[in-house]
Amino acid sequence: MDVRAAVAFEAGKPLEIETVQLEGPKAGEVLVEIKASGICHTDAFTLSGEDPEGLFPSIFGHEGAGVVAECGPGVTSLKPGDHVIPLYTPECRECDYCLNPKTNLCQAIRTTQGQGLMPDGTSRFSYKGKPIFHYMGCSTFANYTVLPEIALAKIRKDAPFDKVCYIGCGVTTGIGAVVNTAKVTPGARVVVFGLGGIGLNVIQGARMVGADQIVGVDINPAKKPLAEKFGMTDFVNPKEVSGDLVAHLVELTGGGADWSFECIGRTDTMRQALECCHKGWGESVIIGVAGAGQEISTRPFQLVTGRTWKGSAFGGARGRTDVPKIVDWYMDGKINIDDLITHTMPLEEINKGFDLMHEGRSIRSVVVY
Ligand code: NAD
Ligand code: AHE
Ligand code: ZN
Repeated sequence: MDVRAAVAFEAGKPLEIETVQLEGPKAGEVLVEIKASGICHTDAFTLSGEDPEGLFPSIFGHEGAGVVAECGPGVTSLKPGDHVIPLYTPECRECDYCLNPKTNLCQAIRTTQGQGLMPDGTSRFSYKGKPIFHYMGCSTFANYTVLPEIALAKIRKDAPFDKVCYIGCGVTTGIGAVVNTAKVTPGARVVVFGLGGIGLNVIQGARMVGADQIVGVDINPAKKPLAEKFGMTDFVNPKEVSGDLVAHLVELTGGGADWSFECIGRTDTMRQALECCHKGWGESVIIGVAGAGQEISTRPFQLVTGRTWKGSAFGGARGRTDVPKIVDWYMDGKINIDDLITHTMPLEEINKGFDLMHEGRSIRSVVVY
């Protein structure tokens, strides 16, 4: 079938809106009509050419919501008309990873997903007779896409697509990092580096679990009012700190953070996030994604003296199980998504969404089909 898609033909170039061809679902696969898709910093990261797994030409987008249009042979858990959120971290419930309670990183289809292909090693998308790669197993910058059944969370039908699409990445990543990965406890002192689409969800997660102090660190002061609305108690702009930023944060938190979260994707701020943690027990969670060839470093003494460095992917969430629950939280008014969706636009204007992100003028832009 013909579908409308924003195609990334080349790294560093704007996306191009084209009619591309999409093959129907094969065994175990599902055709989904995408109704809305958020634009995450990771889409921009891969488009920049910095992602070692970046492939071109490709259809990006991994923060979508839509309706099942058709099921391939053998699909049992979904039917046409079901509302779904695509999962870049699937949940097969059978692999060694799914059976281990310590991780959410289902590996059932990870190899082909990283190659931009469906699990049978081929692409469903093509343009002028040549294959186009899938992206993160989702490719939600197209009005129809095909996904494996294990990479779809079934959600309630009364949830608005243009809001809950954000649960497909940003909301779950930020809140999940607090609740599942760090397991932040009431009364904690938390430092959040980066007050964008992820960091603000870390803040709302920290407030939800009862953190006492939530320090936000960002070089863009325009992020302050919204962060305060979401629960930030103190704002630090590194450009306005005269001395050492780490020493400033340690003093502000009365000895260091119980937990810190890096939501930017820079190795220098990852180091600062670790080193502002409290001696003896502070834990730092890396969420930000850094480019090819970049490495983190610190003095081993930082770890010897009781700080812990860890990371979080998709907020440690198991998508088919946890995503429908997070949709319920939103519908029950327990979490705020509406205020974080600062812009919506048709697919034709998707590049404007990327520009707004780079200019620091949006939190989340959502493409509505
Ligand atoms: P964003 O662009 O919305 O936000 C980034 C924020 O960092 C901005 O507010 C910006 O002003 C701030 N910033 C930039 N440089 C800074 C600096 N030197 N010091 C302090 N603040 C600085 O991006 P986002 O969508 O929130 O994504 C954040 C990061 O998380 C990206 O690297 C993205 O790829 C990654 N991410 C990871 C996961 C995961 O599962 N681990 C999921 C989603 C996104
Ligand atoms: N492909 C990159 C890494 C990109 C990355 O870290 N992706 C995160 C999700 S970011 C969502 O916005 C993730 O979940 N990674 C786990 C995984 O298995 O991909 C690289 O460096 O190769
Ligand atoms: Zn994302």
